[in-house]
Amino acid sequence: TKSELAKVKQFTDNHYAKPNSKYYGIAKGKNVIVLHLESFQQFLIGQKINGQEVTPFLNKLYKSQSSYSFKNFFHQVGQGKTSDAENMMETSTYGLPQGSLFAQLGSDNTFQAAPAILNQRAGYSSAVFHGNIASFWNRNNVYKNLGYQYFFDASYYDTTGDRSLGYGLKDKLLFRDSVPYFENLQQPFYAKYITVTNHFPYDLDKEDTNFKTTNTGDSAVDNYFLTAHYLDQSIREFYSYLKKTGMLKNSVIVLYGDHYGISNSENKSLAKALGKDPDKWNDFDNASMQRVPYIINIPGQTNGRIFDEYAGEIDALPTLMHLLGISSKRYIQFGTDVFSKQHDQLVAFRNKDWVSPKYTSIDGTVYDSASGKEIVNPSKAQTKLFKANDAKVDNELNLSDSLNEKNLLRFYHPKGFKNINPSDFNYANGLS
Ligand code: GP9
Ligand code: MN
Repeated sequence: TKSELAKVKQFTDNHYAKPNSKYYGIAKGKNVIVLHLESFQQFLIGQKINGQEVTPFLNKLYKSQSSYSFKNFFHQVGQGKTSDAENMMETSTYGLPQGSLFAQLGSDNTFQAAPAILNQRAGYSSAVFHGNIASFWNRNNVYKNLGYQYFFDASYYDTTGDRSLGYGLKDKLLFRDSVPYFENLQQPFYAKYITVTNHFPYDLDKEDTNFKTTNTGDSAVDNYFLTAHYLDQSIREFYSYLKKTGMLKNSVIVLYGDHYGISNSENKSLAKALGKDPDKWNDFDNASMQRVPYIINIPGQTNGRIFDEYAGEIDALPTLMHLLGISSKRYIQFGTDVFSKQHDQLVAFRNKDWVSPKYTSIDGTVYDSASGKEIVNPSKAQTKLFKANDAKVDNELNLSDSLNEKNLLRFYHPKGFKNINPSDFNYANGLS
């Protein structure tokens, strides 16, 4: 197993992308607020329905000069859905080929994750706010191993009656009712909000929306715009709270969509709603829909813009660390800083398909990423490149799986890293 660890380390060392001095440390010492946008896909950004923007606040934030936004950022989750996204974003290792890493390995594995690293390197406190019960996706155990000091789950809020829906407390109420806990976090903090209302089947009470949505007859599609609109409003409300309290200017806010909301089988109904031809919809279009927003908002900055670089959830941790002025070099991380000149733009999907700026490979068929046209007669050089990409993606995922399935991080001791002792943390709400 030690030699297996060495193989992994050799890969991540070679793959390491050194920070870009233009961005390194620009958010140093700031609070970090991560806003996990449930089931939120990139196509919602800028999208109008019946002449109305679905997500007016996020649209503005996306284009703001204080935001570093990505239009080719892909979710890479497998069956672990939300939990896979969380795992990638905070450990820069992949989820598992089957099932959820949080559920299967999260109770016992050694992690070297964002909350622990930021605490040990820069004195950050840490907390998660979530309107569902703590045991969902095994979070009550996993978060301790990630190093989270606090987990304010459903038990901390009044979730009775119409205050909650399928997956828990409505987002607007989560942002409001978490304030007493949030405002007491010791600064600098690393705080994550996991929203739930924009989750299949996208139910929403009448009183929570006046948005006029589509009429495709596919209720998932029609309702998706309603709950996405609601999520947008909840983010706007939270932002105005942050602004009012002065917290905004001391923080960096990372917003990302965790995975698809509309599944491949529903994409044809979606195509109709977006004015596209459902009969021409193919695998390439499905892959394109794996784009999710990734917005790094640093209030006070003025050189933000929309980046074309291809990237994925695996890249978020080294990116964040470098913005905070913390080197990622000594850690085992599969992603690369999106701002680095050496950033790796080959994005692996969990099923070993891949996308890159030039080519997209889905189920063995390669497409031109710009035009979506299938490459029917690849040149020798193209064939060689496609094979190299296949091999790289295969190798990377296998190494991540070996790391996680064999719990290899327990043998790895990066300089200064103190192993987490989960029994140091107690998430129980004294009131319940
Ligand atoms: C529930 C939530 C949903 O707590 O995070 O998870 P998902 O079903 O999207 O994986
Ligand atoms: Mn999810």
